[in-house]
Amino acid sequence: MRLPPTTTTLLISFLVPTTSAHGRITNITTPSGAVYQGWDPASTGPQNLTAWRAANLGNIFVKPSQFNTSHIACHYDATPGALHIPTAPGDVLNLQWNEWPASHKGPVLTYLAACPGSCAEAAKETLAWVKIDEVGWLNSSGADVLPLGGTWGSDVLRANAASWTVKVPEVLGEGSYVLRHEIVALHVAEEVDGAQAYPQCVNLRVASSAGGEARKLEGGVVGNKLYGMRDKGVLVDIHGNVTGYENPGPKVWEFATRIKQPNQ
Ligand SMILES: [Cu+2]
Repeated sequence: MRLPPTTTTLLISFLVPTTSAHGRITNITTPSGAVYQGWDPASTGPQNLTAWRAANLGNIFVKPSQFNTSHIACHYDATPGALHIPTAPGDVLNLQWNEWPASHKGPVLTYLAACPGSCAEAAKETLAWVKIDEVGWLNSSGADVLPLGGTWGSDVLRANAASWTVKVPEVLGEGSYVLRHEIVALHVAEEVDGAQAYPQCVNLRVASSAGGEARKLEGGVVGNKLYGMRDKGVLVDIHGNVTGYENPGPKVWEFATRIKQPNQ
């Protein structure tokens, strides 16, 4: 946890418990009510999960100077989950985080990448990510209240008890996919290498759609090409009077089926 080098630093430091972890996905729920565990870095022993494991997930972040490495795909030293969540086009998945600090404002981004076979054998270096959802800066509501910066995707997530919903695109073709869900915290993003990416991955097995208009994911971007250190949405000062924001990464897929979050 790093705090912005502004006059508000002292005040913010009273509001943010410094011993707190940053947060991670604890479980994913499907419309049938099935619950799939996220990866818990604190637990030991073999874990047969749909979630990818990574080094110290949640307590550390991927820095912009690492955006040109494969670490940005699914967090540091990530390895694929062994299992897949059975799902279908049009399903709304609920991603439950354990917590997220109020100070860590920024966009909430979700991507999919197709696996050539089972995602359990996927190579993170070659997965091509297609953005299916993004919520960045929303408005200046609360901009004069600590922590400064107005209302962001991360605030919506917090307003929903640290949960996020994402819809499997209604036209998505049958197959195995990695879902990549990420918060980019911008509280020190005015410094070069100050933004903090918190990506997490989970495997999906998408059943065939009834409609027969199934589409392949196209135009994906490999992880180390997703973001640059000086992208507008990465090197940005959110402590002033924010009037707009350009989300990092590619445009949302034209065939994605975006849904509004509660409290958005
Ligand atoms: Cu932090």
